Amino acid sequence: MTKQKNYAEKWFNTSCIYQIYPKSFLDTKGSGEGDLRGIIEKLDYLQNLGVGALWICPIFASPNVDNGYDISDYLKIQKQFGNLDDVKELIKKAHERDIKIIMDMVANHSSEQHEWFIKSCKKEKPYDDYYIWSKNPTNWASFFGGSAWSFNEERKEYYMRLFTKEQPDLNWHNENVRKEIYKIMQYWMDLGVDGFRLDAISHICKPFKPTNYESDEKYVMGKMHGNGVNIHKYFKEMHEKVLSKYENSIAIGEANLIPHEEAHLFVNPERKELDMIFTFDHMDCDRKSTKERGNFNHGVFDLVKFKKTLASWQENLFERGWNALYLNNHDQARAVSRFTDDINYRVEGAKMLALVLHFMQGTPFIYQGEEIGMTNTELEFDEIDDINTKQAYKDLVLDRKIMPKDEFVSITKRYCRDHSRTPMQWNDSENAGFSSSKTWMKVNKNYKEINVENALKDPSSVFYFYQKLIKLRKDKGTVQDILTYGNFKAIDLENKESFFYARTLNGKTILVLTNFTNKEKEFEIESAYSLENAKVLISNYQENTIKGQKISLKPYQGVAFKLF
Ligand code: TEU
Repeated sequence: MTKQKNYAEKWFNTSCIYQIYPKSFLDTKGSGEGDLRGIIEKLDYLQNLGVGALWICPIFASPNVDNGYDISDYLKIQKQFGNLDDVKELIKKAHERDIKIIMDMVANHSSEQHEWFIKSCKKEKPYDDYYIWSKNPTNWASFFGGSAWSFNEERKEYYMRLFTKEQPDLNWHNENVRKEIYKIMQYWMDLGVDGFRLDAISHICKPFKPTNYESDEKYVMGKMHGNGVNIHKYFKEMHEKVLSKYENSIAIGEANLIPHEEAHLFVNPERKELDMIFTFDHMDCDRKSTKERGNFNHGVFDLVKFKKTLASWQENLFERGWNALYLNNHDQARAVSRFTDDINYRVEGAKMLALVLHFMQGTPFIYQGEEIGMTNTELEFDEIDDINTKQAYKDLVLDRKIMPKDEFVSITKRYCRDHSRTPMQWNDSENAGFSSSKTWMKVNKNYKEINVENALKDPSSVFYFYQKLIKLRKDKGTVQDILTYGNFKAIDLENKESFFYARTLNGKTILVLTNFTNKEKEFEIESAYSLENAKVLISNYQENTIKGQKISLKPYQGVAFKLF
């Protein structure tokens, strides 16, 4: 069989990656916060699920203004999580189970407590130019509300910070900064780590000073620094100096504001830059993003836009690069709550979303708890931990008075990042088996019903559905080839109730049909995809009623057929 491709065969073409937010995964010390030993303890569980790699959110020394996304020492492990021996043991035991380890590299910015920044404030050489300093701040906005600049009393200058004031942006145009970062990456790779998820990496290249610093329109976030000058040069350099030296390494960029049409420039293997990038547009199909409010808006889930966005990424990267597929992560409220009816059809909805995602071309990412259908939580406003939400509240409600508190609160109930950060639900014992003491964040009340122990006992659980999806991608044969190399064709794109698509390779097609409503619906499938010999590969219901080219799908039903 000829395989349509121009990309190399890599381990992640047929694997899934599981994302761990260590603070909320498993606490073995009784501190109320998760730790590295907790991950080691659950490696058998993760192996049973079938995942090929773990992406672990930052575990490095940090004052924790943004839960580890503000690193004060890239070579030290945050005490709460454990120590270097734990990391070594985790790598060894994961590798024994054929699971790779991917670290989270936060290199767009450091913590203000990093010694580089402390020295930069004193203008100490060579650190004086490690950050982005200016006497005249621009009108750029921070992603988290307010200005993107803060004043430093010691140096009597402003420094740029696209996130919080405690997260100063590093100056990637300084060669010494890049060398430091590559050295850190090498250190972890030499220790046995398999690669990196690169945080906010589309923003590392700010325009050169001073000519075009002033021209940004107020509150147009990211316009001047997303996808900036030299970005490809630096990725090529990173590849050459670090990633290319290690067989099977992986680099995944978190890259918002990169247009579909340009994505291949980042991930085409021939260009030797990154392996894949996370994009954001499909996660904004149930809320508007506006100049004034960023994405702190309510909205209605626009399924057509969602389909078109995903289809466009599939088409734009076909034979030119590889997709990173996700619907959940630590920055997003739970997809099953946002895009389906998690009260009446949680199990069906969770499985259907998984099916939609896992049959596309790319590497599927599973965020902890997604595999058991964990949902949004009941969030009290004064219990919110997320710094993004807190700062947006200050900016939008208190300072700029753009919306009343009630409206802001109702937005957080649906979208707050904390929804994904509640402790992992392992069983129905106190604190969901996550910890023996008071947990850093409240456990979701539904843990008695939704937990790993229950899922493992029930052959029809969300867990086993994920296990099956992962296996379909892993098992060698025609299905694997189609999932890996087949083209993607969206069907009936304008339909507001269904998401249908086909994956085809050498005339053999897999058809994915899903009903995105809470009612049973009949759909007519175009004759190019004859249902005559359709065989079910996987479905979240026992039954399908096919009559000719008509198929009746139950609420949130998802089914994948082999048409050959
Ligand atoms: O996220 C970058 C990013 O673009 C998000 O902060 C996004 O703007 C936000 O989540 C929308 O709600 C990365 C990390 O994933 C995030 O956890 C960090 O807070 C951020 O970088 C700063 O390091």
